[in-house]
Amino acid sequence: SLQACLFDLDGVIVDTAKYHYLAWRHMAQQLGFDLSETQNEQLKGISRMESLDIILRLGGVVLDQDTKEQLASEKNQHYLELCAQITPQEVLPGVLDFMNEVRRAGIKIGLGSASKNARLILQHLDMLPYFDTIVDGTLISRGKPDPQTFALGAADLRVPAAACVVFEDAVAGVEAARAAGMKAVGVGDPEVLAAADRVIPGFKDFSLHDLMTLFQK
Ligand code: B16
Ligand code: MG
Repeated sequence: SLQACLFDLDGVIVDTAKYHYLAWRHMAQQLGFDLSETQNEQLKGISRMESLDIILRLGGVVLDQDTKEQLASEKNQHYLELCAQITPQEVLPGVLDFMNEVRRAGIKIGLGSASKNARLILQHLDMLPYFDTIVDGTLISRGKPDPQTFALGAADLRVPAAACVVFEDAVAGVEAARAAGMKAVGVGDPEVLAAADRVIPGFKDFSLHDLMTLFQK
């Protein structure tokens, strides 16, 4: 039975995915090409340096390591500027109600994010106290779709993978959850997240009972 819910951050708890996109798109445009929303889907859940490599490949641009590190750091600066205004009001609809219900049921809550800025964002949202464990981009060596992020979260909670449900908005994140042996609930577009066990549009009016119903045969 269910013992832990593991949440992705960007795109699940808060819509920082739009800020990542703005910052990467700005960088691409300065390099002379555009980054479409469809192309951006490939970047969701993917680490900063890997995202940069994908973007440069899309634009057909080759750069040396120093320049790449410079660009990645500028993108992060820009991203953090966009995030500076984030307040608790930006927690996506229904997320807190759902988490409170999960806690009351004695089910653990973990974060599994590729972002090195995850703790900072949670702080802006006043959400640090909700989490029994936080796995972020500073703790992992292999990013999503590798299962490490979620496996580490479950291990820290001392919960078996089969008793975990992961909530993810990214293709790579759904893949990571499945590879970890966990159930994956996609949050977003069912066509994009076809590999998830179930897909929900968001947490608005979504209850623990709804989650249980999703997984009843
Ligand atoms: P940072 P998540 C991921 O967070 C984002 O989806 C992805 O777009 C971003 O590149 C990655 O974090 C790294 O973020 O540059 O802040 O370290 O969706 O796994 O919570
Ligand atoms: Mg995400």
